[in-house]
Amino acid sequence: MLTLYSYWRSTTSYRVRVALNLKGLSYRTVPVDLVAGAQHAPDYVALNPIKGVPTLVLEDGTALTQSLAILDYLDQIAPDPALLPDDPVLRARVQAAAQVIATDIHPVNNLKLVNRLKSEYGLSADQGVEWMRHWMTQGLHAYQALLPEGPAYSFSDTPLLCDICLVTQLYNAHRWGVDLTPFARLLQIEEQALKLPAFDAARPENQPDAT
Ligand SMILES: N[C@@H](CCC(=O)N[C@@H](CS)C(=O)NCC(=O)O)C(=O)O
Repeated sequence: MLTLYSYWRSTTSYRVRVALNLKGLSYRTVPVDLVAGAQHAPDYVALNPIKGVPTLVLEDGTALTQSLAILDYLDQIAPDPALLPDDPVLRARVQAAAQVIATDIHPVNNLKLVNRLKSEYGLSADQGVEWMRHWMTQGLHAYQALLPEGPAYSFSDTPLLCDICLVTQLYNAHRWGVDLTPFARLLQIEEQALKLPAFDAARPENQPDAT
């Protein structure tokens, strides 16, 4: 059985939960309470030296880190449904959209970064929220601008890697009160995806550690 170290509100954990569900892979969840600082516990750091979630531990004890690397692994061991298209150009476009979220939005809004801005540089709680809204708004505009007209999801009629990144990021956008009125296309994608059991079961509020 696969073991997923996860935090219910973590969007990177949410990405892996969706992919595991889409591929029909069963797993057990070990909650890592990020707010309590459990990501800094020595036993956990031995698994994930960058002190974040998710970590996926395989049956032989191998620990995989970095959500996109884990998604790539899952796509290799369980290719159906594929998270990336075969066509090289489309594949690059899907990965570019995913990276807008995974490398342009997520790192600058991560808990440890915002906490350091508060503790070392005097950012207030309100400014912290404004900071996160700013980067999410900018990134979501970029994401939406990359999309073709027509498909039900971002680039296809089934959800791909970028849709997983998008839907999980939109959870955070709702949570932090981002004005989503300019993003009708993205909200349509989210609405459809959340009707799928694989996405629904992965939602933060459906996790064992949700409070
Ligand atoms: N690039 C990593 C980021 C992992 C990460 O930092 N996850 C966040 C939760 S979404 C976390 O654990 N943060 C802990 C902290 O900021 O202290 C990935 O995609 O897995």
